[in-house]
Amino acid sequence: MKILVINGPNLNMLGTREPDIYGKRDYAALLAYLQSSADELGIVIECFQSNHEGAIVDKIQSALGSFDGIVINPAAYTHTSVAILDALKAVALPTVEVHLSDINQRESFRRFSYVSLYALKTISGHGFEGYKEALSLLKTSIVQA
Ligand code: CA2
Repeated sequence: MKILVINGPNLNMLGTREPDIYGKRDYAALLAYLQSSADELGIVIECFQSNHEGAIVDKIQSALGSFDGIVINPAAYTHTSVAILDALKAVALPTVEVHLSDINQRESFRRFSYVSLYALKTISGHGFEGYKEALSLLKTSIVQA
């Protein structure tokens, strides 16, 4: 089973500011956490991060035929991107949305997520652990399908 993990804009800056919201660990630590979670679950992952909406759309499109599912933290594009929502709908792969912080307990503009209109589930506010939960959920739903 092969899962594409996508992280959106500014997540490469993790650990440099707002530790109260996003934690102290950096993006390299997130990649290491993802790899050890995937190993534990017996899943192959590829991780992709971009600050560009079109690059994320291109990556989602390229997943068709190469991946069994997608874990995505669209970051700020969560709240703005119909293009990312449409790309996910177009490839129609099982997808779980993840947010490090609890987007429902922050500014009102973060409460709406376009991606949630397609995702099987949105996991929000569980920090790094949310990504492992997402991988596990995808594994279960793909095996059952
Ligand atoms: O909680 C999340 O994972 C978010 O997707 C993170 C986004 C934010 O726009 C969403 O509303 C919620 C922001 C990512 C920026 O992350 C940084 C963390 C530390 C330092 C710089 C950027």
